[in-house]
Amino acid sequence: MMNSKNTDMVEIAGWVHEIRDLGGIRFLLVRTRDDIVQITFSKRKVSSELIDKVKTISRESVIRVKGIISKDERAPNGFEVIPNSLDILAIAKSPLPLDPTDKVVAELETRLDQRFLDMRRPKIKSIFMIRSLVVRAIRDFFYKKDFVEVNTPKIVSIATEGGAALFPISYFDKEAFLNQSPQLYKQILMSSGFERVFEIGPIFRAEEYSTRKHLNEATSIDIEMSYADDNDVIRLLEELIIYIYRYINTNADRYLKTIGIDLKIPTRPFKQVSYDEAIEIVNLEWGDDFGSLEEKKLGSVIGEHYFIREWPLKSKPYYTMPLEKDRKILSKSFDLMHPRVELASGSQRINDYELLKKQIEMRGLNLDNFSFYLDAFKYGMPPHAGWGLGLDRLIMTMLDLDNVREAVMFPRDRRRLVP
Ligand code: AMO
Repeated sequence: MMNSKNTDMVEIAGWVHEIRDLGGIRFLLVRTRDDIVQITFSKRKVSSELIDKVKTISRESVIRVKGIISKDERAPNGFEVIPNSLDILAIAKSPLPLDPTDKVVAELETRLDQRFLDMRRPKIKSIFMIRSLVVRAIRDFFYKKDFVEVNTPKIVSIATEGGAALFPISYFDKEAFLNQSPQLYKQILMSSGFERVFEIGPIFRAEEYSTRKHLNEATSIDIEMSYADDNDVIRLLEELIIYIYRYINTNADRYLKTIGIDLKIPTRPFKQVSYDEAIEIVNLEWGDDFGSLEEKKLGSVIGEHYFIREWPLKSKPYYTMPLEKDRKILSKSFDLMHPRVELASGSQRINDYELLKKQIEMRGLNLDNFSFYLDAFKYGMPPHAGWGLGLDRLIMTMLDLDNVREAVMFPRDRRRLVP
């Protein structure tokens, strides 16, 4: 909505959200990006030419109205607009494949098929207005902390994360893949002396997931920090989560209200349990990983955000720093958990060339493929640590969304490649 020089005159452009016809008077509710405004076409106050014109408009058509603001308690926002002019910018066909007024609730799959219409709904649009503000808060946070924002390649030659499957792509005459994580590159940047880097970018995982928390293309917030250990980056992660929640509470109040969320800021420090303590709680064998059931149980016992630390070395990737404790081979690693889902994982990394080589070999991986990465460890690699935090899962848990796909504009999953 734009106010012109005369404070009572406004110009409004948007979609016809609803049409209410009461005989002598017709109300159009026009939806702009952030508002719903009532335009009142009454025969007493509006020319007959406009009255005839407004009758030709279908729901979800795009119009532009210029008119005068008039107070009216019954209208949304407490005012209505009496139009002087009306431009029809685009007529919408009917029937609509999806109702953007929230009157009919559609299945998620139907909504995703018609995502452009689904995102016209104020509740859904609010999710993405908040997501944008979360990204802004993250940048804000890291720039204040003297981090350098980087962009690493998404077309790569090898797997980063071991277990996770890769999407092969055709790259001229070479074999290539979509990257699973910026891991190797953010570590290489420590060798180049950037000291503190962060990246917000896509990660690709080719597993045939069919869960509420897995995507095949996700957005990850990755950091790497020199002269830091696992404790340092755990504190940083905690601080970031609190910063984001506070930022959203302060700057996104209207969107939170539209979604109907009362955002509770988590308390610091987050609880921490060791892997050994966690398996005891859920009765797992040493070395096993937690499934959804175990994560749920841990969440109900430990509560809110918490860290699981000191995982067995063999259950973490080759770049993880080993830790010997009680004659067990553990690692300086951690996962940040929300009762519903894992949000992040990270560790102190191995920075010793020989040890790293050994760990890669021990996992049966081909050293030749890693030479571009290993080279960075040969000529002075500072000690460093870092983590990756899933943005989609963060939004899902913050806004209490049922499915991670709801936190992504155009999600990619096993069955979905369009829109
Ligand atoms: P990891 O594989 O645990 O760690 O990924 C980090 C975080 O990214 C998110 N994530 C996903 N979100 C949705 N769908 C997926 N399929 C998916 N896969 C991962 C999760 C997860 O916690 N290189 C390490 C990070 C590090 O040590 O710095 C890594 O990639 O929220």
